[in-house]
Amino acid sequence: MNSLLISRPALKTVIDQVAEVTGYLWQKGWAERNGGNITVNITEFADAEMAALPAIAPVQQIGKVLPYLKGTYFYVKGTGKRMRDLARYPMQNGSIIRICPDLASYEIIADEPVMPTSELPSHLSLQNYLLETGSTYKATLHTHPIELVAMSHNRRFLKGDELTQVLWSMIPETLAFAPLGIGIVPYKIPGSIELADATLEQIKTHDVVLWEKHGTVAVGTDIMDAFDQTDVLCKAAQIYLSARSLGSEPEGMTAEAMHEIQEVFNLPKKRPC
Ligand code: 2HA
Ligand code: ZN
Repeated sequence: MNSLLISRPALKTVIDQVAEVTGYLWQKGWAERNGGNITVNITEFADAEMAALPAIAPVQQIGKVLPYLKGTYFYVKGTGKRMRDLARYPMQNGSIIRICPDLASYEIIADEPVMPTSELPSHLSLQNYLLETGSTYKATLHTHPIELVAMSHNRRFLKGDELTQVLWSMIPETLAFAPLGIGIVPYKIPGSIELADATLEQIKTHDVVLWEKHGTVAVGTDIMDAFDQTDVLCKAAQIYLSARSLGSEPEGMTAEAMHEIQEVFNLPKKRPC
């Protein structure tokens, strides 16, 4: 194991949690081949020793200037790497990057020169927004949850908040644990700056973002939290599709029942910091 983790048990705990979650992603069938990616802000563990580590690969451009990433460090899944491999060997299937002073590029400092995920522009745009807003959220997760992607193939669910309303109405917990609902980003080329910009706009007002015919993006206080946000909404999608397979449109909770949940649980209208 790399000395960075040996001397930093708290950082190791964070990386171990990433490994635990990537195992779940594989078990759920959300992470075929190299599907999905993860970024965790680990700046709180950075010290002089980490700052002095040399780059182990050439500097790479992010594709955007991200001013709030000054002096930050991230653990990122490697491009082309499998979640199921990361579950066992997180430092061989991901790397630690440092944002360069120009705030538009990064360098890999540990463990191995594993190039970060192709969706890095989306992940770092979200991380920049979280820091800009003073959020304590540290983790971003992109994955391919089967039922949510399936529902994004139906035009009805791409309009307004139709998908949010249907998912909320499937089981009271969905509304309670995902009170901001799911935002929709129309299909865009994977890894693009356009996808990153559209995702950023949607996450400002939603718990999770759904990329049409592709997957989801969630933010969380840690990676387990981002996983739970996705899982809660995907469970509702599973219930919808199971009920639909009985041959008719599921009834769903009434508007009054959902309103009652909002009132009784005093649900937030915006993401708590
Ligand atoms: O990392 O999921 O969207 C592979 C992907 C790209
Ligand atoms: Zn993807």
